[in-house]
Amino acid sequence: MSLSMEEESLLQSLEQQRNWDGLPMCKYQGFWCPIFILRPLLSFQRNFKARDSDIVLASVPKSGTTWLKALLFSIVNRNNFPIDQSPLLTTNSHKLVFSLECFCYTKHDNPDLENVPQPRLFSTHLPLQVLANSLINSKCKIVYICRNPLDQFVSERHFLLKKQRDKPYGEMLPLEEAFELFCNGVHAFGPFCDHLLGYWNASLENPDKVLFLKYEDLKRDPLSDVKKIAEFVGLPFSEEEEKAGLVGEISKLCSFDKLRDLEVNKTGVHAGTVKNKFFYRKGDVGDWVNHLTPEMAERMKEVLEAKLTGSGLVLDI
Ligand code: PAP
Repeated sequence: MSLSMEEESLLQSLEQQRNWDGLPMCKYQGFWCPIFILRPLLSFQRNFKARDSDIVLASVPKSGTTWLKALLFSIVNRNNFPIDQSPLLTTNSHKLVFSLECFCYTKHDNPDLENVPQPRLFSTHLPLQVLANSLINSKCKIVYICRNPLDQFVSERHFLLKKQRDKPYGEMLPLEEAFELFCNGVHAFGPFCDHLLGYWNASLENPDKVLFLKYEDLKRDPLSDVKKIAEFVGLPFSEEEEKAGLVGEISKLCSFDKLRDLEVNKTGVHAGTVKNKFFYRKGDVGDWVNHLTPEMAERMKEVLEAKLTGSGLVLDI
């Protein structure tokens, strides 16, 4: 959908930049908003009506969204489908948990979300400060996942390079230039430090509202995080479920190897253009060492020190 005159004049008043792959972005309410989601974002802010039972996954892109969608869907629907009949076996998790700004509000200003199965699960890459007021003011839950920004940067770069081959927006910047922009917060949905801090502070102020997870913890001890998520969304595992090994079964179903090897994720396509297999690359912690120099890691450490010191948020890079 094209922008209305009012939205067009708003866009003209905003600072604009291109992402590392040439994608046009504008600085809206403090973050780098890909211009193609400006209209969906404005519609979401205006029209979204949260329910107290809603659950929203939030993340910077490439922080573990696909994984967390699979886990949350499985946790919430564990009484609707036995593990061996899970919709995840035939459907990519992005089609089971819809993105608010990249799907729900892209075709309609005020889509009918009444029929989304309860509790409604949504995802977003938007920073906290631009979420619809209704979502903030309701009792709905937000589960946030963050990742070592060096791994996240490497993951995003690989994703954009693959996407670029199919549908180029423009010139892909060389690695060093893209990294410098990233460190300066210039990337889609960035600055990442502000993104992290927005949700981190909210999780400290209101731990019943925002659960803050780390990709690395989820990798190290998925069972413990699966239980934590279930408790947070008000659906704790019963003793019988735990004894029956359901927590482990859900973790296994949603593991990288299991999901990557499914036919749907090897051959399917997301949102008409992006191959599902692009969402499953390596799924490792610390892969950045194979792509970035120690100097780049040092630069990132300085950025994190400058931005995160005093917040209590520690990212182990
Ligand atoms: P999105 O924001 O575009 O949805 P997202 O799912 O957050 O992407 O990130 C993709 C990363 O998660 C990829 O990381 P990599 O490039 O470093 O490999 C992908 O491999 C990883 N990933 C996807 N599914 C899983 C999973 N089940 N377990 C662990 N990592 C996963």
